[in-house]
Amino acid sequence: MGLLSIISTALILISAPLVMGVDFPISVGLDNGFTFTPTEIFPVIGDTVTFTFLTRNHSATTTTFTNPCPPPTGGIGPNAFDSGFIDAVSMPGSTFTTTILDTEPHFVSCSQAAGAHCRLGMTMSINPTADMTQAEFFNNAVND
Ligand SMILES: [Cu+2]
Repeated sequence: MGLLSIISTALILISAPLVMGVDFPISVGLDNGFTFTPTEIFPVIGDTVTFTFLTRNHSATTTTFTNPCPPPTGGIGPNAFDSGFIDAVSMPGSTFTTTILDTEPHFVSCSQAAGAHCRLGMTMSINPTADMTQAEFFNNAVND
């Protein structure tokens, strides 16, 4: 390949429109509940997840499947995330967005009240599997 065609190929690649991922919206605390809605999503790499905090003061924090409550500060594992505490009482509708960087399951709960919200079942799963389901994650949380 000649230099000119390499350059023109590079220019075409640079000028191509960015392929944007899909955003998966999650409501946090809908109707004053200790909930994420929906409770499971199946994004692919490059997609985003936007948590919108509607009520109370919650976090969206990655945690372990087996002992979820409370989630560790900063989240856990590769590509962990943690919104930190977001006060929807004073700032209803505040959002936290994270980008999906892998195909692994990620289990999300709220770190508020030393895990009390988590133990109320405030959970959701990103790419849960047949072996690691949202239903089982929920059960692990309420029994933790
Ligand atoms: Cu909470």
